[in-house]
Amino acid sequence: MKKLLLLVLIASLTTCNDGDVIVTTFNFNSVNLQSCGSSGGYLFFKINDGGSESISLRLGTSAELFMVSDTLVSTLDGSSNFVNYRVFDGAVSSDYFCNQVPPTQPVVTIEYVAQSGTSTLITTTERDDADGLSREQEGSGDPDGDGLANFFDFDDDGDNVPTILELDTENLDGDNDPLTNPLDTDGDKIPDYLDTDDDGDGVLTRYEADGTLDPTTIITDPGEGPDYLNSVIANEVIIDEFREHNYNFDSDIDLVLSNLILINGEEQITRETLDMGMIESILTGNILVTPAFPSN
Ligand SMILES: [Ca+2]
Ligand SMILES: [Ca+2]
Ligand SMILES: [Ca+2]
Ligand SMILES: [Ca+2]
Repeated sequence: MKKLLLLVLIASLTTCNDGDVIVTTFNFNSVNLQSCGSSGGYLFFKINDGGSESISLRLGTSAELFMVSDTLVSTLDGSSNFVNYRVFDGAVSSDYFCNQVPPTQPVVTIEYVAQSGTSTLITTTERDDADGLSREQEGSGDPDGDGLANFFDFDDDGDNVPTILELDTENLDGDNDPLTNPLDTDGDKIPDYLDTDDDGDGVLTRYEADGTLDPTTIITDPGEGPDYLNSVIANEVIIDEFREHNYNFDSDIDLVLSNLILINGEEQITRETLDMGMIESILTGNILVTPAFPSN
């Protein structure tokens, strides 16, 4: 009933343009949410199927959005954060919203501005370290205490040898599963990718690197490989630092407007909840980080 009343109200809002009558519909259910902008001014908008109506949200936040899972609730204050519902005298494209200098055509013929309301932006970020193990195989433990959960930690045991080099890299069992036959150089039942002393010589792998952050490059006996895999060589140079890590991220968003009151002179459109929809992979990228070494 509420919806019907609204439609009647909207249908009664007509305006003349070159003799044509424009009727607003306020129907954005079937169109995709779009976005542009950056820190200081993000814009989210929908253009209806006919292309002559839009609803847009500007968020003036100075935060860098879409990098981590988060829920950002913003009050529509009419200045920093505001919503506009517009009717144009012709089809409008995303350029209208995203260009530095908006096109002069089409012209806005009707405009409603949100007097009050709230926007809720939910960011869901997936992280992946591409270390050869799936998220399910790795879990979210943090055995090396570097603040990066295993599924996005490319060096799970923090020995400065990347996990991808400590798995069953030769696939001798032929099953392409690095966990069924993981490398366990010293045979202590702890697979190398979780073993901080891979050769069991009593010197941590991280310390068998001659003070560098790459144990794979320190080789005393080429016939036996790197010192950290050669139990006969046990040169210790203490280095309690982690190498630089990197992981990929991929963020989706969901946007909902609530308690929305749009005003145009005497006219008013209210919506308790207006689901603006979602955008998949609104931002993807690679994060470089050098984790702090745990103090104890
Ligand atoms: Ca970790
Ligand atoms: Ca990992
Ligand atoms: Ca190891
Ligand atoms: Ca060694």
